[in-house]
This record gives sequence, structure tokens and C-alpha cells, in this order.
Amino acid sequence: MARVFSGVQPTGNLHLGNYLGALTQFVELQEENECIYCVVDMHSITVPQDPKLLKEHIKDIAALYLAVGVDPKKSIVFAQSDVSGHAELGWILMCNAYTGELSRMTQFKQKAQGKESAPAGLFSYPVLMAADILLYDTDIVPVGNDQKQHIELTRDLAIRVNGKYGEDTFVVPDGRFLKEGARIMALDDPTSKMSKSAPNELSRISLLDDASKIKKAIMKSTTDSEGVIRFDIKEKPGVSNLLNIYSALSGKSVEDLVKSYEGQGYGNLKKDLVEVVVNAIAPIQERYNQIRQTQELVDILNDGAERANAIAEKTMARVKDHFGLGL
Ligand code: ATP
Ligand code: LTN
Repeated sequence: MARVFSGVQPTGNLHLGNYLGALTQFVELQEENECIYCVVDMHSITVPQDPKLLKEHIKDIAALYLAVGVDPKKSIVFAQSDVSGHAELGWILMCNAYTGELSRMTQFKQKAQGKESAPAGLFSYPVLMAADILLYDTDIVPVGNDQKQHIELTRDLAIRVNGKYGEDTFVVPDGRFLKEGARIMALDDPTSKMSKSAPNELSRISLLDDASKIKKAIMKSTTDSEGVIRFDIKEKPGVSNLLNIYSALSGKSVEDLVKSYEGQGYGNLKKDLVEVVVNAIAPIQERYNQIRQTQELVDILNDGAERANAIAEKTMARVKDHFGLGL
């Protein structure tokens, strides 16, 4: 059985991009692998967070994991800060990462853009991510395409350390990415990805949005003035994004959708998409509401942390031994 690890930041509710890009893979993978799904709360404090809200968001994300179908009997679900090995291994990796390679990370460049100074945590964010992954001897990391560069860095760090401290120090992981074109874009600006932290609420559809918000966001979404429904990411990013979302949630191929909307305007496509989205997320919301406020959720996270810690401790003992740390 392969070991799978992935994480999501508790920085807001999950949106369709997170769901289609990451969570659907989480659920698929748990059938045949040993899966560990983490709420990466320590990553989220690389930008300021309200402490009270952060605590709630950790449970929100955990409840959403379960609501989309992550099964705590099959997979480990826990909060990153409950396992101290992440920070510990993060430091060890930091001593083997170069400032040059970290300053080339596009996520860092984007988040620090225009600022005179940025928190060192934002700069070393990818190293903590590498620690998350390497701590569990992970084979496969299911993530969206935007994380490719961070996965490459994780592999580079593992290979570098193995070369210096012994080939059995780390398992070198592989990313599992969505196929190109399946990236979900912002509804108000289809040239940038749908994101939790974009200021415009109508740029995304959260998994917890009600029908009227979903309708508003889709009906107002940016398209183009050609008035022809066809798939062309370069020329028609808005319409292509709507077709992508429609296809992913309905199981119909983009080609079939394009055929069935031949001769129709964007209004019909948008109207039908509202229904598809509302129907797809209704059962997720129902399960979320059932579990979010329960002791069961807390128990699942505590049990997950215990199981994760048992694996992490073994890795830390091995890594410290290879580095000559401790007695
Ligand atoms: P933020 O906007 O705060 O950076 P985010 O919305 O990008 O957050 P993350 O927590 O960084 O979300 O990502 C969780 C997972 O969802 C990652 O695997 C990421 O690659 C994937 N993901 C995020 N946005 C999209 C998107 N628009 N399309 C497909 N996958 C996505
Ligand atoms: N950087 C990721 C979140 C993340 C992650 C991880 C994903 C942190 N640690 C480990 C996979 C494995 C993001 O922004 N989506």
C-alpha cells in the first residue's frame, strides 16, 4: 500500500477549486492507499489570522473533509499543530534549503509582492510543506497544479539530504496533479485561479454557499462578447471555466456539453450550471451540518493526531539519528 499525504490551509471555507482540484482525489485515493489528510494550521499563520476564527476554521476544514467523503476509519485526519514533528523536521530541512531556491517560489513572490519586508515564515513556507510530506514517508501527494513547484522542492530536498545523510533518510515523494486545463479559475477573472483569499466573494463558490449566492456568482461570471459556446482556454477563459466546472460536476464531457449548447447563448449555460452546482454541493452541506458541531469531530481529530504522531515519531528518530542530533 502506498502512503498518501495532503493538506489544506484553514484560511476560509473550501471552494469548488479546492474540491475538484484536491478533495475529490483525497476520496478516490483512500480506497487503495494509506492516506493522511492534514489541516495545515501552522501554514496558515504565515499571514496574520484571527486566533478565534482560526480555531473554528480548523474544524470547518476537518468537517468538510469528512463531508466530501474522507472516511476516518480508512484515513487519518488531524491538525498539523497537534504533531510537533512538523515544526521539528521543518527546522532540519531549513538547514538544507537554499535561500536562492526559496526566493524563486512563485507563491512566495506573489504573496510578498509589493511588500518591503515579508515574514520569514512566508519565505520558508515550502520547507514546512516538505516537512509535512517527508515526515510520513509519503509516496504520493495529491494537490492542484499550483503546488507543482513546492512538490519539486520537496523532492529536491529529500534527494539532497539522502545524498548527504544516507539514501534511507527520506522517501522521495511524487505529486499527483490534475490534468492540465482542469484548474478552476475565478468567476470574476478567469485568468487567475479560484482562491479562498481573493477579496471578491463572487469570485468563488464556497462549498457552504447557499443557492442564491451561487446563482449570483455564476450569473455574474465574466465571459466574453462572442456569444458562442466553445472550449478555448486562451481565447475564451470564462466560458471554458464554466464548461470545466459543469463537466467535472456532472460527469458529462466538455465536448458533449459544447454540442448540446450549440446555438444557445451564455444565459442558458449559466442557468443550468447553477442547478448542477447547487445539486452537487447539497449533500456535502447536509453531511457538514450533521458533523460540524459534534464531539465526534473532536474525537476524530484527536485520534488522527495520535495515529499521525506514532508514524512521525519513528521518522524523527531515524532522521535525528542520521543527522547525529541528540544523545
Ligand atoms: P489561498 O487562496 O488562501 O492561497 P487556495 O484556495 O489556493 O488558498 P489552498 O489551501 O492553498 O487553497 O489549496 C488546497 C488545495 O486545493 C491544494 O491542493 C490546491 O492546489 C488546490 N486548489 C486551490 N485552488 C485551486 C483551483 N482554483 N483549482 C484547482 N485546485 C485548486
Ligand atoms: N501549500 C499547500 C498546502 C499544504 C500541503 C502540504 C499540500 C501544506 N502542506 C503538504 C500537500 C502536502 C497549498 O497551499 N495548497
